[in-house]
Amino acid sequence: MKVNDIMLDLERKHPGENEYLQAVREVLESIEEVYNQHPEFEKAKIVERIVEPDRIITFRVTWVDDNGEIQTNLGYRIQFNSAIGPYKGGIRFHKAVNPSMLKFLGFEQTFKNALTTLPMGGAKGGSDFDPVGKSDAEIMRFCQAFMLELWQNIGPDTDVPAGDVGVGGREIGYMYGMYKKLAREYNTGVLTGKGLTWGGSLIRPEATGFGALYFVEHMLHRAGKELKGATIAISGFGNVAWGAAKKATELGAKVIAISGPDGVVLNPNGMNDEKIDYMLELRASNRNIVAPFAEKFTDATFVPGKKAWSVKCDIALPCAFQNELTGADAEELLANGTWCVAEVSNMGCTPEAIAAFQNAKILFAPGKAVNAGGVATSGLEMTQNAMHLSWSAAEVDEKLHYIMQSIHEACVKAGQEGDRINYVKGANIAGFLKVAQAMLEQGIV
Ligand code: 2IT
Repeated sequence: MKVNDIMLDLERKHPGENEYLQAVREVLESIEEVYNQHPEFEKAKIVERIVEPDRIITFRVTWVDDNGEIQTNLGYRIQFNSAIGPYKGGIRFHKAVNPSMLKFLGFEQTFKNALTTLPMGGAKGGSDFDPVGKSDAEIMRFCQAFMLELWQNIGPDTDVPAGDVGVGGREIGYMYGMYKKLAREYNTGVLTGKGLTWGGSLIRPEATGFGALYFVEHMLHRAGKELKGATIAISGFGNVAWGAAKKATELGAKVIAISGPDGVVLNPNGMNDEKIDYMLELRASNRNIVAPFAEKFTDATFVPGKKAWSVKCDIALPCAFQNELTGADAEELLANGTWCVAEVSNMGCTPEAIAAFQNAKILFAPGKAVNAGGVATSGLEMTQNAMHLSWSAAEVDEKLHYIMQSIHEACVKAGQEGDRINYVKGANIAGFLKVAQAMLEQGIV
C-alpha cells in the first residue's frame, strides 16, 4: 500500500470532502507499515474497500415550523462497515452537516467500535437541521419527520443509531416514539441513549466523559503522572463536556475553563455540583452560548471570542467539534506548559496540532480511543435490551472501566515507539487489524 496513491484516488472520487480525506489519511499513515507486513491484506484489497462506506442513504426531511412555514432539510445515514457487527453510531443535527462530515465520522466510528471489545460495526447519520433557537415542538416535529424516512433502514441487528452533537435524550425519545409507531414493534434495541423508563442504560449519559477520564487516568498513570490537583481546560459545555467535568472533578482535578461558540468561561476555583448541573441547563436552553455561566456564578468570568486553549492548564480536553484545536492553538497550549491533550470530540485536533504535540513529546491521545466509552456503553445498552433487563449503575460503570482499560492496553501494545507510546498509531493499528481480519475471513463482499 502506498498512502499517497490511495489518497490521490480517493481525492479524485470525493473532491473537496476535506474532513473525510483528513480522517482517512491519518489512519492510513498510521497503519502503512503494519499493513505492508500482511500480503494477505494487500491481496484482498482491504484498504481500498475499508475506506469506502458500504452504503449512503440520503433523504429529504420536510416539516412545518411554529410559524406554519414549511422547512426542508437533508437527512443521511452512512452505513460504513459491518464486518464485526451491526452498524452502530450516532446521529448529528448541526447546520454544517454534509456527506464529508458524516463519512469522516462513520470511518472513525468503524475503528473506534472495534476498539471497544464489543461486536459493533461503524455508521453515522444526521441532518443539516440547526437545533439552535428551535422550540421543543419544532424539535419533536423534525425528529418525527426524520424517522419517517430512516426507520426502514435501522433495526436492533441491522443498524442502531444514537445521539451525537445536537441529539440527546430528548431527540432520541421523539425518534423512538415515531419508530415504534411505524414498526408496530417494541424494539428497544433499535436506538441507544434512551430514557431510563423505556430501555435506556444507567451511566449512558455520563459514559463518554467518564470513559475519557478513565482513559486519561491510565495514560497518566503509565507516565508516572497524576490527575489529582491537575488543572483542566475543557471546550464545549454539552453532554460530553458535562460528563468529563463531572468525573474530572470527582477524581480531584480542577476544571478551570469551559467554552462555547461565544467565548470561554474562566473558572479558577473549579467545578462543584451546582455548576456541573447548570451545564445541563445551559445545553437544554438551545441557545448555544456559555456566557450565562459567568452571570450565574460570580467567581467565574466570561471572555468573549476566546477559546479554551488560551487558558493556562495542565491538561486540555477538546469536547466540542472536529478540528476545534488548530496548530496555532497547540502552540499556545505548549507555550503555557500543557503536558497532556486527550481528544474527547471526534478528530478534535487538526493534523498540525497533533504533529505539534507529538514533536513536543507531551501525552496525546486520539478521539477514537479516548471517547469510545460513549459507544461502548451504547453497546452495553444493546446487551441489556437483548436480555430484557437492566443493570445497576455500579455494574455498567465497572464494565466501562474495564473497557477503557482494555482500549488503553491495546493502544500501548500497538503504539510502542521506543520508550514512548504513540497513541494515534496504537489506536489506529489495533482498530484496523480487528476489522481487516474480519473482512478477510468473510471473503469478497
Ligand atoms: O461519536 C460517538 O461515538 C457517538 N456519538 C456515540 C455513538 C453511539 O452509538 O453511542
